[in-house]
Amino acid sequence: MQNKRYIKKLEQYEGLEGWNRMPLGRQLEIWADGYGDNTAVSDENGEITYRELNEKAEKMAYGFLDRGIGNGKKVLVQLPNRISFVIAAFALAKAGAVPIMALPAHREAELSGIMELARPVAYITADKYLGYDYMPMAKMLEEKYDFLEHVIIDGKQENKEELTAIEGEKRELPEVDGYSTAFLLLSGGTTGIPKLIPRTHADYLYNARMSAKRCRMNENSVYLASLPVAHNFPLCCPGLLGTLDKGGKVVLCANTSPDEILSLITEEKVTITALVPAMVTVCMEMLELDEEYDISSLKILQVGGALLEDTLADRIIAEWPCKLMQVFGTAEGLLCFTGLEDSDGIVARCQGTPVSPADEIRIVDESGKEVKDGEYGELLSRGPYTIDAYYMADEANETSFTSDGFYRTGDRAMRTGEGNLRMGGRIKEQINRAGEKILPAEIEAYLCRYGKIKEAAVVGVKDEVLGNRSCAFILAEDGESLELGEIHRYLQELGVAAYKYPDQLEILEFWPLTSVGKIDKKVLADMAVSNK
Ligand code: OOB
Repeated sequence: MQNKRYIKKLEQYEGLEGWNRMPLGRQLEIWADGYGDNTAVSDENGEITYRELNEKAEKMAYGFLDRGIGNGKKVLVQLPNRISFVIAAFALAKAGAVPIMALPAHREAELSGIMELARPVAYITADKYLGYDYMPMAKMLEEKYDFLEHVIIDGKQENKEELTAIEGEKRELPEVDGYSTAFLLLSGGTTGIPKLIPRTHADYLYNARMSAKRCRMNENSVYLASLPVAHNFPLCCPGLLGTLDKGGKVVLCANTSPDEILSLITEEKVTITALVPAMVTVCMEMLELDEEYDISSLKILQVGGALLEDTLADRIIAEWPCKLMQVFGTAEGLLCFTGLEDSDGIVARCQGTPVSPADEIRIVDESGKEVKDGEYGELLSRGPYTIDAYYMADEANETSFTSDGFYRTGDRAMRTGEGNLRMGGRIKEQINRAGEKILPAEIEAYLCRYGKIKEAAVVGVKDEVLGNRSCAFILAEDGESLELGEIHRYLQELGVAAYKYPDQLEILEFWPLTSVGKIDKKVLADMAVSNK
């Protein structure tokens, strides 16, 4: 699964240090040969060496192939941070299948959109996680989509195949091209009609390797996956794959909660982890309350996914015993890190430079003209690991990419005098709530379908804890009253992920309008702040 045009693009980058037309399944064998008895991954139930990981993934790959799951077939994977996730991901890679990386928080609305777009033949999920029972959702998907041939459960369920029991007879594994699609990642702005990001084996490995290099990872590195590992940040920046590339150990945080994160840093002597800003704040509160935690093993704290406020950056630098590394990243590709040698002043105020010397950055005004250093514009990027089209999304591709293949991030950025990027919020409307992305249009559509609501507009406003919170403004049907809890229950029934529920509700009699008669969202945002 990859077209000739894209292969031509990738061929341009051959010769770059760290670039290799290598499939992930074969790469794991190479890692197993090099680091065999090192611990590769640990979770709350145990650990696994590089050799064991390779062997288990291989056996599982035979099992997938026996079931016809190979050769570019898509598989929707929705698993928590567990060793079985890592084995399954590599097994699918070895079988030549393409995992679609859903997050545990996604629900029917998101998964149905993915199903209809990518038509996966299998769905791999947990039975339960964080109090949520995935089985009714699995049943619903199975009934609704007849192309879905396999529902495979990480856990024991009657009449369902168990993930860890999947294996098959040894056989020759298929040849997988390093320039074919390895994963379909979900775009940050996932809506009812999700955008899927096809990342190839070669570009993803390169992404991992360049990240690991910037973080100076080695066999002694202990990486804690504090965020859900299906997300690009903990998966590959350097995350799981970057750590494995250097022979280090990946510790998976099962519940991605602050107390678990701090306990694991203490117990496992973690050297590097990645957090979104909102999580840093709660971790810092816990550190103040409890003196039992010892985070002195940490060398690098990566913070990214959403804008890090200057004041919080200053506090991290003053209070954490390690180097802060700001990370600006996108699942579409472009990845920027501040450097380990950068001064505190730079690290506190900038989001760094791209991880590859072949990354091209443009910052442009509304007419597409490049702005001067020190001026804000929209950040565009092109490079070895940045896509130039979403998966099967002609309309979005028209607007999200320039004709010469640059990705329009939708983010405001400027280049500082010393050549770093400094981000300045979203140009598009996407709400970044604690690192999770919400598109107002999607929530507005749900709200407008509710009987008591006439019209709805959703805006994001700054929030001390979440970075941004979402506020829903509504015009109610005559005589109707409404409360936030009711809206949450309604969205829950629709199967919308909980992070997309509005944090605030305001009921209006009429809309504030701009001079051309559009709803003035700027005024709404100001009202959301002053009414809180
Ligand atoms: C990461 O990836 P996505 O795809 O979930 O979200 C990307 C968007 C960016 O376009 C930007 O709006 C925002 O998230 N973002 C930041 C940021 N890092 C990401 N905004 C301001 N400052 C930052 N440092 O979020 C992601 C992927 C790989 C590594 C890290 C984060």
